[in-house]
Amino acid sequence: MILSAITHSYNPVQQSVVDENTLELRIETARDDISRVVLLYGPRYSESEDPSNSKKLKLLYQTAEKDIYSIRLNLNDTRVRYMFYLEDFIGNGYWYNEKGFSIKRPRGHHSGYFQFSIINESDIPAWPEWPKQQVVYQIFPDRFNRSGKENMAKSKWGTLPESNSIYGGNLQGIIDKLDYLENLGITSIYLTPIFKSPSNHKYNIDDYYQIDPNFGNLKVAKKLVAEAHKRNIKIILDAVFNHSGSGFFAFQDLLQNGRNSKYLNWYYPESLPLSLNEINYKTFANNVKQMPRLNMNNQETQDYFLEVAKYWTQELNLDGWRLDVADEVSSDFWYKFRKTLKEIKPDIFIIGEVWYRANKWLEGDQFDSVMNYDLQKDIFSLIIDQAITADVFSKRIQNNFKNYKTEIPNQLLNLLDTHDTPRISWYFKNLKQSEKEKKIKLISTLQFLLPGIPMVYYGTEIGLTGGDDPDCRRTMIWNPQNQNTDLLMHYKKLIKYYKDQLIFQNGKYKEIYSDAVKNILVFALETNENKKIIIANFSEQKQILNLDNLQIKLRKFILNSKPEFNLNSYDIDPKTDEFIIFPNNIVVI
Ligand code: ARE
Repeated sequence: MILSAITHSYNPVQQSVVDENTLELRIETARDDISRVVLLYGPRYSESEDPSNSKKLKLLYQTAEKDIYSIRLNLNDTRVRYMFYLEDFIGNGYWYNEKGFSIKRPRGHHSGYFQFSIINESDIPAWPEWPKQQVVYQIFPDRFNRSGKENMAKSKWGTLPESNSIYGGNLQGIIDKLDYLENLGITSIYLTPIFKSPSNHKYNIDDYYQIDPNFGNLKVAKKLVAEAHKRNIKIILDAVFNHSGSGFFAFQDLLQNGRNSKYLNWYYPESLPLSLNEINYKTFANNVKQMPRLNMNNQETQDYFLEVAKYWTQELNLDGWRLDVADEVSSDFWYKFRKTLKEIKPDIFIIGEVWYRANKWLEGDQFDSVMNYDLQKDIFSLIIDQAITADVFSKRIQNNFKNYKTEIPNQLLNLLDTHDTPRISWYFKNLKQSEKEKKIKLISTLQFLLPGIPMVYYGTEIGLTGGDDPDCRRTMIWNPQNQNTDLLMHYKKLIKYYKDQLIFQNGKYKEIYSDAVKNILVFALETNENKKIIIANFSEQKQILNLDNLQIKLRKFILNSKPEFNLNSYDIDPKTDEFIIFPNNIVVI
């Protein structure tokens, strides 16, 4: 037994509050080192010196190096003392508590039990339920569809975008396409910023209380939300509170009045007076002069933007916010942001833009979700770069999951491409069309079948392509003759299948079998009531799934069940009971 690999600590993931009576405990060990883990637990206030309840932990995740065991305790009194008993495969057993390991069972109050105290109301995370079954569609408004107001456009629809192109897409244009989105099966729309800004992307906002005139006005924005809601489509806006535009009133006042400005503490001047040429102030990224960084630790600045968020949430009856550059804004502000918005709309959905592992914002006091670029990296390594095989992929995604409370993986926003990245079609541009389509169908199906909320970036469903920003923001193609209708049919089928199966809302990932040489992965999505088996062949050849490795019950289930979803084909050899899966295929049973 590798004792040094065994850890249990009082962090929000290993000692997790689920609800007022439920506690989840986790412990990590070296991979394949332990045969069983038992929890010994009992009430803190008890006459008997030692707890007497025991429960076996279940194996929750397996990464390359670790096994993660977990257990949920449903208790009337959560004030518990506990310790673990671990046994290896040759019968060695150790007790493990706050004071470390011992072969002899520790006894008495002084023995160093792990402890959990009482659960207070404010400790209980409140996650909105509705987002988990959503299919989100990201729209960059200038490029999606324009209705009327042709004169707003400076660039011809269909030409390749440059960083200052204006195509005139607007909110009325989106309203005109809500039937298209409803027919596609979309249930949420995430709009990149729509407030007044001199750029085409609107991330440098000059007036947080005005809809950009290129996009429309308050009346049209209200109509968009109302029309979307009529179709059971939710609306999520983009909150840009890390920086303002340089035309924002507070920055302008600081530019003009320097040290005498009452907005001195709203920004980070490095010297005064401020100079747009010198850029002697902090900005988004480096020296992006039109994006001066806001001081979101400053109480007055915080209050202003809390009012902005409250106003739009109520005025438009919004369903969610995506938070721009979320990881660089003070958590002090996000605590207040969450509290303020959840008070006026308890099930509002808060998604942070974080491009890496985001557990510190997902403990229940800041965000509900993040844009899951972390998972995107693993999917790309497997299918685009082909740098890893299915077995490594499975360990990597479990290594992601293990950093989060158990509910979180199901509410992360699973994306393949966005307005900041090349489109998935772009990565396959050197393949012949039929091969490219196979890859897009494979990667999008994996995106939808893994735990999480899938997001489709506008146009990806009809084969729109494009490289780095701004090329990834090409205008939408509305002429069906220029759309990849076969791909569109794939997305419609995938979205319908996804939405019809409740298990995709809460199913937990469980690896069943993976093979590095064949590059195949068999995993289950499980809830207490239901299970789905997903068989994926990421290789370029037909592969025989060796069912002998699987439990008999599972083998029979696979051989006797008709697949519910399938990308291309598979065979079952009745003589040998072999399951033959074709290349670039995912079969759901
Ligand atoms: C413009 C040009 C870009 C150029 C950039 C340089 O278009 O080609 O690279 O300037 O500054 C908005 C516009 C962009 C614009 C940018 C600056 O949409 O077109 O870029 O403003 O004027 C990091 C941040 C992440 C941020 C990305 C872009 O962490 O928050 O960079 N994303 C948000 C929005 C953007 C928006 C802004 C922020 C600014 O989604 O659309 O840009 O409000 C790694 C790192 C990430 C890094 C990522 C991309 O993965 O881990 O942290 O994201 O690369 O660079």
